[in-house]
Amino acid sequence: MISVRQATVELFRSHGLTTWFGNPGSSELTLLEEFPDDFRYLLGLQEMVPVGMADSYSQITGRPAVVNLHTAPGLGNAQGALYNAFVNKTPLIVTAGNQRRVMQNQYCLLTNIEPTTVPKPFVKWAAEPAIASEAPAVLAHAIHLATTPPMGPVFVSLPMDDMQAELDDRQAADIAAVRDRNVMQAVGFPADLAGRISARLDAAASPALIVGGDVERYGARDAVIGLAERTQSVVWTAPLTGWSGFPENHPLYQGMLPPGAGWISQALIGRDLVLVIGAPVFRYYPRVPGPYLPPGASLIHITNDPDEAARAPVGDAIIADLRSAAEALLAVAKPSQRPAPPPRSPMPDIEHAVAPLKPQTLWRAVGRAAPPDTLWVSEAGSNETAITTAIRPAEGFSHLSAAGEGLGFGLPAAVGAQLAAPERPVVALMGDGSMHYAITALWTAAHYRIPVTIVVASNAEYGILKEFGRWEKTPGVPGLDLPGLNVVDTAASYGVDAHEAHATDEVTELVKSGIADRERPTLINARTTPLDA
Ligand SMILES: Cc1ncc(C[n+]2csc(CCOP(=O)(O)OP(=O)(O)O)c2C)c(N)n1
Ligand SMILES: [Mg+2]
Repeated sequence: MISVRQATVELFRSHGLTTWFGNPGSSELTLLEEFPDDFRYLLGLQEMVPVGMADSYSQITGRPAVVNLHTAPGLGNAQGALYNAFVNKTPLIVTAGNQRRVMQNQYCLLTNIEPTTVPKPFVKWAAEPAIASEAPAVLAHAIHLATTPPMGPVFVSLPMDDMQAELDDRQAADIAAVRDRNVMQAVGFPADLAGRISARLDAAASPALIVGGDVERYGARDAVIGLAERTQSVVWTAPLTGWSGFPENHPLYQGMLPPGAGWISQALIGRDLVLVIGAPVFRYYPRVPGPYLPPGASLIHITNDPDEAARAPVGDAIIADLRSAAEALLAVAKPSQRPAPPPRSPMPDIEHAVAPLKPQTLWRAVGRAAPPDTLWVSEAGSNETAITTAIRPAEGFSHLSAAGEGLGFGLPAAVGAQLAAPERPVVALMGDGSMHYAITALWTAAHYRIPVTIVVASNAEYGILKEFGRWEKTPGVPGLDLPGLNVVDTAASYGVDAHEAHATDEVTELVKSGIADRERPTLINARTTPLDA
């Protein structure tokens, strides 16, 4: 006889899911008891932290990740982070305990009365087993669904008495069969379709490739680089998709498209064929008047997400496996004699300056301190444009942000990224406002000795909201100033090695020593100029 808990643990083990992120409560104790020695559990002090850590950990390892939360309130606290994971298309297996089945009707303490409703619509699927013995099978269902493109978070509610139920031999055998099943996706891309797209690329006078985070997540990056080089196409990153999808220092690379329809059609003027791979068309933010595309341009959209294909306002879409599609296009692409496009404007010179620093100056000082394999995680409001100008990594999986833009991702994600890539330096680039949504991730980093380096641009305001307010012509909005934050003392209180940088040289030195310290997290705060300075 084995218990449902034991069968559940075996299921996770057989899928290689032995790193769990969570914040427990009484209703999870029956799942977590006798936690196996070959598993590890990373505690976050508030639910955004384990979800954000698991999100980046999953994206970087290319594997699903497990999150344990505490019934309705824990799941509720996690909702903003789940929203990010959903937009990031991250395969998270999220569980939460529930009150014992026999006590749910009275709404006893901690009953999650509608467990499958709470995380919607930010999960692909949510379930509670109809009967205790089915819990491992429901979890297997969840794992397979989460990892099928387009991937995403799933949720399983586990009433606490389910874990203690015993499986008879027949039930145990059925669960073992479910545990050992494989679910695979057949991939490929029709050669004739690749040929037709290639012919259009070849006939175009001035094609542009627009790539997104899914190019990295789904392994299409190398083929996309080859395709751009072979066809001499200029490359942009689509707005707000989480990863840049292309080497940011490549001569064909133009940067991230600004997130407005009018801005994008302006940036693409002169392009007659736009090929979008692995991104939605497009994640606009303000309403910027203008056509979706410049005159004379047509658009082909290759995505693995049927909803992305269906909702785009322009272009023809092909739903396909991204890597197969990019490789098929590369295999038939005709080498082009098109002249190389003019390169992006060079990185600004670094000047010596004392705080408060201009954002551009701060990020150049940070960028020059870090080795080329640094993995950057940014959540920095008004600093983002300056960051992509001043820091241009070449490797894949080098620049992560939340595609959902829900704040509270950056700090936990940086900690999860450092856990996923211990051999790479991970540097978080944070705004002072963004820093505080999931600030207890600092404790997790210090407690588990995760040596992430965090740089905070402290302008004492929600600068980007002030900028946006100018664009929208909404003067007099309250709640946009953040006086009196002391992030250095706060970080130190969590056990982080925390410093104030007063000038560019100090920024560079502190970032270097922070990266060199492989034992502890380091935080560097620098005052930056507010919007109206
Ligand atoms: C969960 C959540 N709450 C609120 C917002 C709205 N928001 C977007 S950017 C921003 C301010 C970011 O400020 P900061 O990190 O200090 O960067 P700055 O713009 O000042 O450079 C806010 C509050 C959000 N995106 N997500
Ligand atoms: Mg700020």
